[in-house]
Amino acid sequence: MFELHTWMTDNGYKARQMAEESGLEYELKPVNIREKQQFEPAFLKISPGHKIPAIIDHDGPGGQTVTLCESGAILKYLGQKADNGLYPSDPVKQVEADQWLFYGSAQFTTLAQQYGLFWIRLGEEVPRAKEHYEGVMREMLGMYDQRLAENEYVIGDYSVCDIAVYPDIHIHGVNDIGLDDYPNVKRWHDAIEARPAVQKAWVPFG
Ligand SMILES: N[C@@H](CCC(=O)N[C@@H](CS)C(=O)NCC(=O)O)C(=O)O
Repeated sequence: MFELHTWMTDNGYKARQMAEESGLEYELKPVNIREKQQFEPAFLKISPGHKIPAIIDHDGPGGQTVTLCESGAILKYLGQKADNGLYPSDPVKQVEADQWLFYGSAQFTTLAQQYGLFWIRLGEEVPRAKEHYEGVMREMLGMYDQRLAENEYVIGDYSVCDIAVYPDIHIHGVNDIGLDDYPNVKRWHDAIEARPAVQKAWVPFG
């Protein structure tokens, strides 16, 4: 059993989707970041940079308790632990998976969050920044669209690489930018949205 300390944000949804897809037993521990609970000393012990999501696995390697923050690292850890194909077992495929998992976590979401800051959360008009980040988002969506024209999912089969980008594409792609210009991303998004694990993972809590 592991504890998932999280909240209803893009990175939080990644970890919860992964938890649901893994089939592993877990307990949801809400960390309300609007109430600054991420700064509580107990949470900082598992996530020193005060970021959700984080996990505590009481049945880690060798039966040890381990803690882990960073959504990409959590996706990989749970994928390896569940061993159900979401993180590939073939070493060559793992190289490809790591590339797209890191791209999704480090590049795509980070820039999507900046898009969200300037378009939605800032509460101040900064037209040059809005234009810049819309261009960045469109360029990345175009890249995924090309990739998904040739692959059903990012690396062929459904994997952690899809989970790493689905929440921001769902939040900003569908709702803010629209996916009409990205038909392959739209097909991919709708298939993922329909998965029972994803439906469960987006149920509000807290
Ligand atoms: N690189 C981290 C980013 C996590 C992140 O940005 N978490 C945000 C919510 S999506 C957060 O906890 N913000 C609260 C804070 O910064 O205090 C990851 O992929 O997990």
